[in-house]
Amino acid sequence: MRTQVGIIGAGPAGLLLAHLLHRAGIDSVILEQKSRPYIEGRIRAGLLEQGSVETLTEAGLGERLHREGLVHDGLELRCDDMAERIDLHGLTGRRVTIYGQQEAVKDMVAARLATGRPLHFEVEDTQLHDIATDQPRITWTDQHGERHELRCDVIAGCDGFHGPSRAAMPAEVLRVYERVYPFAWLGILAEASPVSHELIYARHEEGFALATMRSARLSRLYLQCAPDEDLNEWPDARIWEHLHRRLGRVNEGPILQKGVTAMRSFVAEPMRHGRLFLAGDAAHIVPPTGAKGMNLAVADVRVLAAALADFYRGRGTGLMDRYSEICLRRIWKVQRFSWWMTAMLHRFSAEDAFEHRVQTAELHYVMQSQAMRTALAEQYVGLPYEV
Ligand code: RFL
Ligand code: PHB
Repeated sequence: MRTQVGIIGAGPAGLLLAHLLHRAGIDSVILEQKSRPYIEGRIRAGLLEQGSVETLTEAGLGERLHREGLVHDGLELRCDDMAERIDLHGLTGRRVTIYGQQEAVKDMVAARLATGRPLHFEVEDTQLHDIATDQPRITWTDQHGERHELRCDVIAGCDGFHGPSRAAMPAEVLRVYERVYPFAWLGILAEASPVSHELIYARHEEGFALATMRSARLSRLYLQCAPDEDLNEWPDARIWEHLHRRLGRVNEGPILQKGVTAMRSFVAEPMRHGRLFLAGDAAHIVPPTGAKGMNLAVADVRVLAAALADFYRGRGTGLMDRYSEICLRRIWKVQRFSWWMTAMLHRFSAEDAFEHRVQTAELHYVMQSQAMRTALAEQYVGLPYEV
């Protein structure tokens, strides 16, 4: 089998890349380890920067997003008994949209299947070969145990944090930067109307809490918890009790899903080796406090799609050669923002009284200073794209 771009992973990064390439007349094959129902049901991120919404819209993927997405002009920060609305739109002229990642994935899977181009689910033992040559290959085993080979010009490693692409880069060229936080988020999806029509980020003595949503009748709520938290110790009543304490009144309803998400900051540099390009979580992870994971994946893919379009149109490899450098400039700014939001809003276990006071002072300063609110807002709605 042969194609121009072999894409490993059908998450937001791989699916959007395939779609942008198709629109530019570039052929691709997508290989995905999980089943279609699995990737369409996986509950993860929910908040899109205005630039991500514009990217999806320009790519013809915005129809349901505009119908069902919830457009937000602001958010609320809380600290003890203080509360402050950050007027995102008033401060930046831009907005954010709540639209579940799995909904965006459903839209992109449907768009891919409509093109008739290959999207193989449930592939196993995916391996990358000859990535330093201009004829790289991918091999895998299908559901029936048959082995396949895909020859391509370029491999896009869009296979998330645990995929094989980053691991295929020689250890001596890869540099990794990492921070693992001493806490995690316990997240629930509940059949209950959101208590506020905007998001509430709350810092509390007992730990951080976030009230977000998926629709007018579905609340998504998060609580800071231990990284090794045992969900069996969190019956519904205990979750609601903590949410009420940390967020004040929240509307209760049947809990449809519960999960614990570990928190880490991670960057692998460079994002390219030979003909292998990493995009999205395969190259970087941010803690979810800044709501940036999926947005960064979209930003990487915009650059990669433009670089590949240049390459196939005979405009050379200039943009391909600068791919890693361009992406990393944004990634490090977003890493800094996500780390800052996380550090300001969470309770650190080994926190001393001094640090706690400084953290509280910082949050109060952000709430009271227009300059700080503007800085938060312009990063939250999304920094401008370079490409
Ligand atoms: P994805 O979505 O992980 O997609 C990678 C895809 O690659 C597939 N794959 C393979 N395919 C073939 N062969 C292999 N050997 C493969 N190995 C893996 C996987 O099955 C998968 O389908 O990465 P992508 O496209 O880069 O998109 C990034 C976003 O998904 C991610 O940044 C965010 O969802 C992060 N994230 C969150 N971000 C937020 O902003 N807010 C959140 O609330 C939030 N919650 C989350 C999250 C990530 C989570 N993960 C990764 C465990 C909650 C969770 C649980
Ligand atoms: C979500 O809606 O799941 C969400 C929103 C904002 C965040 C994290 C998660 O910072």
